[in-house]
Amino acid sequence: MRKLKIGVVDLVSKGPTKALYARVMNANLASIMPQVVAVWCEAEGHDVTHVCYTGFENLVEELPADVDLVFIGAFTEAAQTAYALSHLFRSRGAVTALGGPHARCFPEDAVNYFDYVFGFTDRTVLRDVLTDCAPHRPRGLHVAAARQPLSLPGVRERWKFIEPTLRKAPALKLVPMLASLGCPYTCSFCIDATVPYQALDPDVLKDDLRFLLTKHRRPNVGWHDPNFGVRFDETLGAIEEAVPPGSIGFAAESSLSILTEPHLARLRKNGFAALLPGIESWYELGNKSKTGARTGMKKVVEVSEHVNTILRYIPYVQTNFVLGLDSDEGEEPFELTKRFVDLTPGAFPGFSLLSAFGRAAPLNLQYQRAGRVLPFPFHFLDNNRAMNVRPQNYPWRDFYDHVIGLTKHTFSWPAIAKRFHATKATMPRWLNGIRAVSSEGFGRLRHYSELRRRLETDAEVGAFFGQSTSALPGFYEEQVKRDLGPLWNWLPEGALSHDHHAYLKAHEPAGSRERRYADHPAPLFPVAPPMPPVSLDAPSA
Ligand code: B12
Ligand code: SF4
Repeated sequence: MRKLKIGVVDLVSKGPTKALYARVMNANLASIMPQVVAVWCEAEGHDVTHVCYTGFENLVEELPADVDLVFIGAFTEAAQTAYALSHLFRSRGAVTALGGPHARCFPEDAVNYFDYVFGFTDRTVLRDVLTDCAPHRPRGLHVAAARQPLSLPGVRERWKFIEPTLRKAPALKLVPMLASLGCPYTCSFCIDATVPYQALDPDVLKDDLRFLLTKHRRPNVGWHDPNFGVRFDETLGAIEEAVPPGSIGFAAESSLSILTEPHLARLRKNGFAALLPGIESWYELGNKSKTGARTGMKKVVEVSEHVNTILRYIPYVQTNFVLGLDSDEGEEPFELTKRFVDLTPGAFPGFSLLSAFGRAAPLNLQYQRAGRVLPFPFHFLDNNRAMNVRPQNYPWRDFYDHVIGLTKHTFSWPAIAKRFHATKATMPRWLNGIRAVSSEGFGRLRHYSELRRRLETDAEVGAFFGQSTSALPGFYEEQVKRDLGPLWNWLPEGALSHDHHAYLKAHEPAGSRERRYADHPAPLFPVAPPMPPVSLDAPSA
């Protein structure tokens, strides 16, 4: 195999930025897999330059001018940025490859702009691509392992790439780690609903934690596990065996069913400072929150008591909700969430608008079949700037009225003050305040209010939301242009739009679109993961 000059780009930001929050936080949002790819490429004997793009770098300057192969890791919200970058690097003679959530969710679209598009990635799949390393145009190759890798390089091996990334974070420095992949729950909207749970090697975890203590005085670790602590005793046992209690600070996403009081006591003892449990809905997914069949106000009271208990042990808690699920109807779900906010002032509520990320979840087939998916450009699919699933039980205007009402309630000055006083530790106090007054609280409120106004006054926006046209309103195009900055000029023609029914078309033969979800249980939904590499040379039927 010839020695290649390889660039690996981790797109945390989708364009240049000057925002203070981005300066402080973006480097802490770096992904693990681009670092893994960099380690594996070096192990295969290649020269690697890894860049975590936080919005402050000049990517063209940071990668070698004569780079042979460029890997880009991207979320769907950064897809247009990734497409433009691929175009730019291809114009300089490089072969390009895309991996990450966007590649997993929308491979049919991504192959139009990359030579390789990765699904599940292990060392074998990567090695094959390194050996081939050739342009595949106009349509790239979709390559994927049959399942998630059984092991991944730990922090010690990735340190070479972690350290320069964290140098960009001025205050808090979160080292990204994984103790497991997949999840035993099956939340229908989630990308891991069909990915089996698998613990990663606890010996690597222990070695990594010990190693970290030699690098930072009091390191902080952000666990990227979809659901941390599923095998609670095993994972906490490994942490306890490796490092003295409290010598490392941890943040993790975990479900309420795992966060029992004895577990919380153990988490606190071991330095867990931030937890992000998913509540999602007041009517569904009771197994996850340990509320069983209880719904509505009963669930609110129970979950609120639970979260207040968590707050007695853990200084920072973010509770995640999905707005617009099909089980929501009328004002009740929004009112219930407001009651939760009142009853649980110390928790920071994270709201996501229901979004269909292509192949991410089997449920998306149902939305596509019902004609409920809107062709918003990928750029807006970040769970907030656009909701690309028409709500089942609300006209758009009513829906946004409710979202605005909830956002106003949550980020009103009295609510911000109450949250401030209910949060005891200094850092969480200020973090909550900054999040409320910056893009997340006030910023989203501005965005939703502007959108609500346009639903009334902007004919293009009205027609797009009403699905009488798929022509993109100028309002949206202008935003992409502004966000991409100079990269806008590299966005390939047609790359602003995509086939929002590609997943459905790949799953159902032509002429059978009228089939209904209920008629076709399991076999129709083998879902992307594990998705066999699909031949995308022929247009999908
Ligand atoms: C941990 C996590 C985070 C962390 C860390 C993010 C990060 N930079 O990695 C935090 C909390 C910061 C986060 C933030 C967000 N997240 Co998040 N997050 C996850 C989560 C729970 C796990 C992802 C993970 O690391 N898995 C472990 C890795 C090893 O597995 P994997 O992701 O399946 O990757 C495999 C392949 O895709 C491939 N691969 C992955 N990357 C790359 C890169 C290259 C170059 C190659 C070749 C291959 C490759 O190899 C892996 C092994 O097979 C997933 C949900 C889930 N259950 O997967 C959501 C998820 C990825 N997040 C999501 C979203 C929407 C967001 C936010 C936009 C939310 C928001 N509004 O703020 C932000 C965006 C942040 C950003 N721009 O960086 C969506 C993404 C959907 C999409 N198509 O874009 C997901 C899928 C959740 C969902 N809604 O269903 N997230
Ligand atoms: S518990 Fe979380 S990670 Fe697991 S399936 Fe549900 S949403 Fe996905």
